[in-house]
This record gives sequence, structure tokens and C-alpha cells, in this order.
Amino acid sequence: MAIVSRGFVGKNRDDSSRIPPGQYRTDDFPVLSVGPTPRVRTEGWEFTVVTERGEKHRWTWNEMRALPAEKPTVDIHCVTKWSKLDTRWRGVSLDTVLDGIETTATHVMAHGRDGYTTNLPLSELRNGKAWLAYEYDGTPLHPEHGGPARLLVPGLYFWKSAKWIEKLTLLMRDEPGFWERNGYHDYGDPWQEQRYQGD
Ligand SMILES: Nc1nc2c(c(=O)[nH]1)N[C@H]1C(S)=C(S)[C@@H](COP(=O)(O)O)O[C@H]1N2
Ligand SMILES: [Mo]
Repeated sequence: MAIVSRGFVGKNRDDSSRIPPGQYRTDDFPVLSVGPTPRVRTEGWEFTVVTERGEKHRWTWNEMRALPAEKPTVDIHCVTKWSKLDTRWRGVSLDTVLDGIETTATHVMAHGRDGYTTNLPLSELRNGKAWLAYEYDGTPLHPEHGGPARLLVPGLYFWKSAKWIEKLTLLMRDEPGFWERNGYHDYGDPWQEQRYQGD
């Protein structure tokens, strides 16, 4: 009979098995942005989902904050090789955001206030895998980390988690975003080391 210690399942797995290949563990929270940090106010804040038919679904800050919140604790992995375990967030599941939006789109482009874009399969935003995050470690998300709200998609390299999120465009085919046009992988699975196009 196989004996599996409870200590090695789920969250209690030994930490080294939670670090993808080529990554190292850090307890810091580095800031990685292409440009300067935009100062985004919650007053006048708007988040928009544009469907493939051009229909716009919009949320103000208060409308977004009124949606049911979740508190995911997740591991994040940056393509520059740092991984950070058990990061604590609060935000709205993309399942909640996308609920009631009729679409046959296969992909999305996420847009940040700074003009940053990144592409993802729509399936990576569904089934409890992605959030609109507005709190980190119990405090409002700091502007440098994408506050007041960012995309959080911990299953993919962290460049897919667009900061200062303002729009998701639903697409009928994949299109490269900012880093993807500059050689980064279209999908970006850290466990497959999909860092660059062709990996
Ligand atoms: N809008 C926007 N989102 C962004 C970026 C950016 O420059 N602009 N950088 C990406 C990259 S490359 C990484 S690794 C993470 C870094 O998030 P952090 O600064 O909170 O660590 O944000 C991603 N999201
Ligand atoms: Mo990154």
C-alpha cells in the first residue's frame, strides 16, 4: 500500500517543488514596469470588456468593488527568474467579471493605462485562474504594483498580469501584445519554461 504523507500534498508540499525550472525563490517583491508608474485614481476609474462584436461592458470602481471578492493566495513567477510563494491578494474573479458576457472569443488582449498590452487565451481567465486584484497583503495595491487594480494570472509568467488594468478586448484569434511582439512567448507557462517564442 502506498503511503503518502499529508505533509507533501497541496499547500504543504515542500517549497522547492513549487519553484518552476530555471527560477529562484525570493521574498522581495521586485517592481518591473516598461515605463513610469501612472497615477490612476479610483475616482473616474473604469474597467471595460469589449466583445468581438464591439459591445462594451463597463464597471466603475464602486461597481467593481460591489462584486463578490475572493482572497487568493498564489505563487507568482517572473520571466526574469524570480518566484514568490504564497502571495496574498484580494480581488474579483474573472469568472465573475465575464459572467453574463456572451462571447465565442478564444483569446483576450489585456490593456494597461500605461499602454502596455499582453495576450492570453480566454480559457486562462476562467475557472478560478485569474482575478482583478486590488489588495495585496491586506492593503490597497500599491501604484508600482499596478494599483488601484491589476490583472492577476498566477498560472502564467507574471508579464501576463497587466498592471493598471483598464480594458480586456475579446478576440477571435491570438494576437501578440507588447512583450510578445518583442520575442516573449505567446502562452508563457512557467512549468514548461515558455519564456521566448519557440520555447
Ligand atoms: N501595465 C503594465 N503591466 C505590467 C507591466 C508593465 O510594464 N505595464 N510589466 C509586466 C511584467 S514584465 C511583470 S514581471 C509584472 C511585474 O509586476 P510587479 O511590478 O508588481 O512585480 O507586471 C507585468 N505587468
Ligand atoms: Mo517580467
